[in-house]
Amino acid sequence: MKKPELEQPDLSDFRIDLPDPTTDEQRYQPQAEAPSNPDILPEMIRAAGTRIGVGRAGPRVKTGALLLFQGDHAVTQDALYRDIDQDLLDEFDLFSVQTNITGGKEEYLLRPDFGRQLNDEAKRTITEKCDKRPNIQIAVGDGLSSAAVEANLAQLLPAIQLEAIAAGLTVGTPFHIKYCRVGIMNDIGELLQPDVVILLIGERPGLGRANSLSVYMGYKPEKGKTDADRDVISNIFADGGTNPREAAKSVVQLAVKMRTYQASGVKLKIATQ
Ligand code: B12
Repeated sequence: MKKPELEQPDLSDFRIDLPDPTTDEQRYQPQAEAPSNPDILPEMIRAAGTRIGVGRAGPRVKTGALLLFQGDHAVTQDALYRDIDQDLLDEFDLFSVQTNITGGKEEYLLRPDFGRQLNDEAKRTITEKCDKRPNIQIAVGDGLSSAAVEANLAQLLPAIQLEAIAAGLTVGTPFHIKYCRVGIMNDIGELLQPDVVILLIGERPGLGRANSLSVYMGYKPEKGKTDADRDVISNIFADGGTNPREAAKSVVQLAVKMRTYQASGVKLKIATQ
């Protein structure tokens, strides 16, 4: 029997025209069909910060939800893979040194151990340029989000410096570390022997949120010290996170406490109980 000839559809006018899924209006718009509680769903979506009420097309996600996911993921990748804007570092007179990473961000992601060691040139430069034995030593690391540093440095760094001076602390020469991990604090402590090391570093970005910065701190960090010897003030960003100016106050109060009790991390908690 002869097969019936299928008529080819004319696709010249065919297009998928979806609104930009990254706008707030679309992002928080419930996409689930017939939710059991439609009145509170929009509020839940706004409050949760997770992907709920996105609906489905058969067993799959809807195209809008998929595009939003891809867009948010691109924000994360950008924040992670690019370097901190040089103009910003220049504005705050931050000279740059590097860890033992030689193979770019790919190696940085695969070898956190190298990101915790200053390379030889960095050790020489820091020794040459920085004041020794200050009360506090500030360093700025790209970490997992250069965008977080760019979003918060201009507010946070001067505020910490001013608060520290107001508290009667001496402040060392700040600098920038490329391919930086938290454990770098030990090398800084050994080289400059400050009382407290304060490391401003980009946090691992969430989907669509790349501007969150952390401040990790430790009392007299040195070889062998671990995260148990450190404290962190996290989620620093304007409009919804820990406000950078408030964070600066907390950072300096904590530094004062560390010096008073000559301890940080778990030891400080026990000492102040
Ligand atoms: C990734 C992560 C972890 C990973 C770290 C592994 C790794 N190699 O990355 C794991 C799952 C092991 C972890 C464990 C813990 N974490 Co955690 N972690 C995070 C997260 C999601 C991102 C951190 C980041 O981006 N760091 C920056 C990069 C560049 O640092 P890194 O050198 O690559 O990795 C180091 C840091 O991440 C550090 N670290 C991770 N968590 C913590 C917590 C503390 C108190 C300290 C001092 C250090 C530390 O450990 C890594 C190795 O040195 C943050 C969330 C956030 N908003 O920041 C929470 C966060 C920092 N963690 C938190 C907590 C409470 C913990 C735990 C104490 C949980 C527990 N009760 O066991 C433990 C402590 C572990 C430790 N290191 O001593 C809290 C800290 C809250 C606070 N202000 O004190 C945060 C902010 C999460 C939250 N609740 O909002 N964590």
